[in-house]
Amino acid sequence: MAQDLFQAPDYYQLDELLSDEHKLVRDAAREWVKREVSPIIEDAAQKAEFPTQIINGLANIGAFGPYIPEEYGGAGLDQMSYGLIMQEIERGDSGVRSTASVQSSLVMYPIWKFGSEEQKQKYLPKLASGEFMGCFGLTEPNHGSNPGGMETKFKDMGDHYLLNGAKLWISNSPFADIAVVWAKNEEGRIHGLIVERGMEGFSTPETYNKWSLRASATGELIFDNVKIPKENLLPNKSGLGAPLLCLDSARYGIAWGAIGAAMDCYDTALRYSKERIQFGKPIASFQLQQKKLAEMITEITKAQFLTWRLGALRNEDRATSAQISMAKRNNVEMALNIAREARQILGAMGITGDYSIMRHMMNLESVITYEGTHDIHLLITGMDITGIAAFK
Ligand code: TGC
Ligand code: FAD
Repeated sequence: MAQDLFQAPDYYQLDELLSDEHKLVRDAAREWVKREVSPIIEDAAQKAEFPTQIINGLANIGAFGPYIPEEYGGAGLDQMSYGLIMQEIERGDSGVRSTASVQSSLVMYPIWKFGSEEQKQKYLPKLASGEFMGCFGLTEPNHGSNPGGMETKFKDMGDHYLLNGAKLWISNSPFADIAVVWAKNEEGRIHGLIVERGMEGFSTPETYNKWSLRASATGELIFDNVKIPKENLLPNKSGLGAPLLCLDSARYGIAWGAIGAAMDCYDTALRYSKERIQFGKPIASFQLQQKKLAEMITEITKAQFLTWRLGALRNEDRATSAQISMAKRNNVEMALNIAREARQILGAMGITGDYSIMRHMMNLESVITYEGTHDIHLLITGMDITGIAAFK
């Protein structure tokens, strides 16, 4: 990839609404992405490999459990800082942000919120430092948008549980040390279980041939009569609401992350348009290109404010799930549209790995599908404003 010359757009002086701590956290993440992610990410994506060498760096910038209390190894930061870290990481690559989202919101969060004290002590510090990597198993081959229909189940065998079933499309599964897995008990009630690599009957085959999120490892989780110790069940919440609460946290981070991807595409296209000469002039001087760029910065600015407000509400524990859905949906679509327009501004150069735009565009095709599809988030808004669920 060409040298990373990223300059973050801040058209409405949003920085003035951030505290000194927010800016410190954000700038540290931004510098780290420039130094450690940008130089290697195109190669990792081309090779379809997750770059494991960045795990320590992610831990050092507080990307694993930013809002988990320090007593459990987390960074003890607020929700705004969490969002800003996700924004900066996804500015580099959505796949790297995926790894951080899963570790923080889908593995550490449920252990912190629904786990026993012993589980928190055992797993959270190691997850925060990156010594343990985790994954989250909700989606199944026959149940994506409707996880409530899941077929993975466990049986009480007296001194242990017996787990059977399969999960598909699981980020980080090929290298994860532990998996937080959602499964039904004999009464059909959903519970979270911590499954550890090495347990007999547990395997994690990788999913290949992705054209999207190539720098993130995706795979399956297969449970064939896996014996789960009873102390590995998350005791403090059950029902579909438990995994959906984890998704609220991850979707919130994605709303911020998508802004990062959009900012990178806009900044790259703006710079290119001023340098590229056609018909004796920089292409930035043509009205059609200015329209694209002006609309991009307008949409980024609107998303920044929507998301900043969501962060403020989340800091006060007042953000609703539907508000989070709206921001995830809006921002990912906004970023995908900007990636497509930015790609056109670069002409043929836009399809190469010399620039980040095409990689962002391809990544965002996953982001618009995972953590609830674009359609599902629209239906969540529809349900919120009408009181009628149109899912079923
Ligand atoms: P429904 O009957 O509406 O709700 C069941 C229970 O859950 C509660 N609830 C929520 N709680 C917290 N947060 C939310 N967002 C919640 N939404 C619903 C609800 O109150 C109820 O509680 P209770 O106590 O009454 O039982 O459930 P439903 O089956 O009708 O489904 C609703 C629907 C479609 C919105 C939900 O299933 C959904 O969101 N589907 C999308 C599935 C999804 O997002 N999967 C993501 C998998 S993980 C992933 O993609 C990781 S990507 C990796 C990365 O992040 O990088
Ligand atoms: P489906 O649910 O089959 O949907 C197919 C289409 O039908 C979509 O367009 C959808 O919007 C539409 N549709 C479905 N229901 C309705 C309805 N009621 N009304 C209108 N339209 C509807 N899952 C995990 O559990 N953990 C992970 O770590 C994880 N990581 C992922 C990583 C990647 C790269 C990808 C691509 C996915 C990942 N997922 C993960 C799975 C992801 O959450 C699901 O793909 C997503 O929830 C959609 O499920 P599905 O793919 O089965 O699509």
